[in-house]
Amino acid sequence: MSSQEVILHHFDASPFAEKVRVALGIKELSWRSVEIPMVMPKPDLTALTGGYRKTPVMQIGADVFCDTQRIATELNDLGAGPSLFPGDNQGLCAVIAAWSDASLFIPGAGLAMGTNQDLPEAILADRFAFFDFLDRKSLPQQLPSLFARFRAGLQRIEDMLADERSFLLGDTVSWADASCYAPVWMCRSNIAHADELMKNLPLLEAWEQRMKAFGHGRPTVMKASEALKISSSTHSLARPLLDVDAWPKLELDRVVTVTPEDYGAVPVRGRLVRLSQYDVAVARSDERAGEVVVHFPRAGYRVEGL
Ligand SMILES: N[C@@H](CCC(=O)N[C@@H](CS)C(=O)NCC(=O)O)C(=O)O
Repeated sequence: MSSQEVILHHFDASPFAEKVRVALGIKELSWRSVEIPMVMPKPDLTALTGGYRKTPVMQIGADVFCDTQRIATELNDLGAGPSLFPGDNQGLCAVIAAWSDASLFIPGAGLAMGTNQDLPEAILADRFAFFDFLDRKSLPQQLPSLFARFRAGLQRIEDMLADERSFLLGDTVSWADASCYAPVWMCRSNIAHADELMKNLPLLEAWEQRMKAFGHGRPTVMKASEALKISSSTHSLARPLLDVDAWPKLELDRVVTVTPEDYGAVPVRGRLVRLSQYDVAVARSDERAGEVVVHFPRAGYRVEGL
């Protein structure tokens, strides 16, 4: 067991986890798979993250990466396999991923909740509390407009492929493809009337098959207790960094909180290790996880000195 293995904390039905699983497939990586609960509490996960509960989270040794945006850049920096940002298109990929999260995942989450009669009450109750953009009472009335938003988003993917290119940025697959594929995958598996929604989108369907063919790399199961053993017996490899033009103006080692600016806004508290235009990281200590550094993307997170 190597302390530098990629460990993904996730569950099968998560579309955000699917983005990362596909990225691991593109890179043909071997990785360890820790299954986390679909609903709170998630004590083994939050021991690592300090409170962040979203899915997925990636761990490498004593470094814990929250949010698919941050996970993608870290996976890319590992250097193995093809780049997730071919042609140095990291900015473009990030913008397309953010568009997909807003225009496809948000209505898709509403449709998954609102059209799936079989979801257990425990999941419905957890998600309606978590997704503060969804109103349980009025959801049935919102369904037609959610279907319309989702279908309009799918059309954009079809349009991006209009010149019969293989992938969204051209001939080479990228993080933009993984990010847009995840809600399509969610639609097929979690949304009623998926076939109806996907009608008349031939380029999208062919692209979907190409994306599916990447698979998920080579996962092997790991228990959460093993992952905690790894974090507590290794040291973070994070290099401290404070960009001169980073906001807010804080010094390294200052105690801060980092909080998602959208839903699931649980603050994570720790000593500032990195603050740049791209990332923020805090060091924290946990009885079971040990001394860990928790990494977030800079965009979409509020950083506050205490
Ligand atoms: N911005 C986050 C969003 C992640 C997200 O919303 N994940 C959903 C699952 S697909 C989630 O956390 N659901 C609640 C949970 O798993 O507890 C990212 O890119 O990773």
